Amino acid sequence: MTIHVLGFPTTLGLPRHAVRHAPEALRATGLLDFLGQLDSRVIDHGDMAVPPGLRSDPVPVRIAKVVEAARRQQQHWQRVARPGDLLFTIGGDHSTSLGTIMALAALGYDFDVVWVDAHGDFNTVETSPSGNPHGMVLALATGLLPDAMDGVIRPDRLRLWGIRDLDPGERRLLSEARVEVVSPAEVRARRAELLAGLRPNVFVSFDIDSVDPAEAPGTMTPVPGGFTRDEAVSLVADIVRGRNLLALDVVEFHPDRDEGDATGRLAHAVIRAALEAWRGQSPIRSGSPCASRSDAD
Ligand code: 6HN
Ligand code: MN
Ligand code: MN
Ligand code: MN
Repeated sequence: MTIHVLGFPTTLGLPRHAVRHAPEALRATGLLDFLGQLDSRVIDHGDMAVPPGLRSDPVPVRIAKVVEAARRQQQHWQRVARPGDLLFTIGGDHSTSLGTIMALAALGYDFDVVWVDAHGDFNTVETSPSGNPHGMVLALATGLLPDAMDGVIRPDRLRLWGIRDLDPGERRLLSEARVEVVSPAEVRARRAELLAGLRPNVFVSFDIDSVDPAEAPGTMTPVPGGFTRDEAVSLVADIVRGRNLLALDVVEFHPDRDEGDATGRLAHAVIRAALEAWRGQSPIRSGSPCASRSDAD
């Protein structure tokens, strides 16, 4: 059971330079020190080289570059991943998550993607108000942009939680595809039922803007009405507990917009909650009488 750590400082989905610094900013919160305290093997693969996003590129070119970077990430994961391993990627904008969906699909997993986000990220070229591919990632993954790539996952595998900002055409596409789209208020009201509906294998893709901007200001796309920090941390832990966490992404962190390091610390807390829950339920550790916790805070 190895934790693979990969920085993916992409701005191909949202050309804002500062997002490139998110992996180094999150590493600076002591992430790898903490990972080293979990009794799992940790391999830090460093940061993948990704070209900068260019606003001057036509939208189809921007999308093609996202898919190309995702394929390289997919190939990397397919080369290193062994059954039972955890693929942990530090983004980058949300196009970070495409390569991991492609890799898990190519590795033959049947899995749910829990997309914790304020946004649906289900736009096509036609419905996108911005042309930014980070708002198209799940449309790409389900095959709604056939010129760019074939679909690699079925829409009923997508669980969109925390959603409160959909574009009109995107909303229609999500409802036509019958994707599970749940607001923060509905997550509060139906949490146990939603958790019970998840498949055993999960990929948690955590967009920082799922949390309310009052507690997570460090993002380019803040939307009021989000989860509290504590809700986000406990939700992620509950998703992971009792399931096979195949992969975890933390994306859309924008260090230049942070106030103090509130958002960096939030991201750290989410990652920590996920990995502690993952280790707690891993078949090797659970029931092991000598497993000790050295990382209590
Ligand atoms: N994200 N729906 C807007 C757009 O431009 O398509 C915002 C997308 C935000 C993307 O959350 O990763
Ligand atoms: Mn710079
Ligand atoms: Mn997103
Ligand atoms: Mn978002």
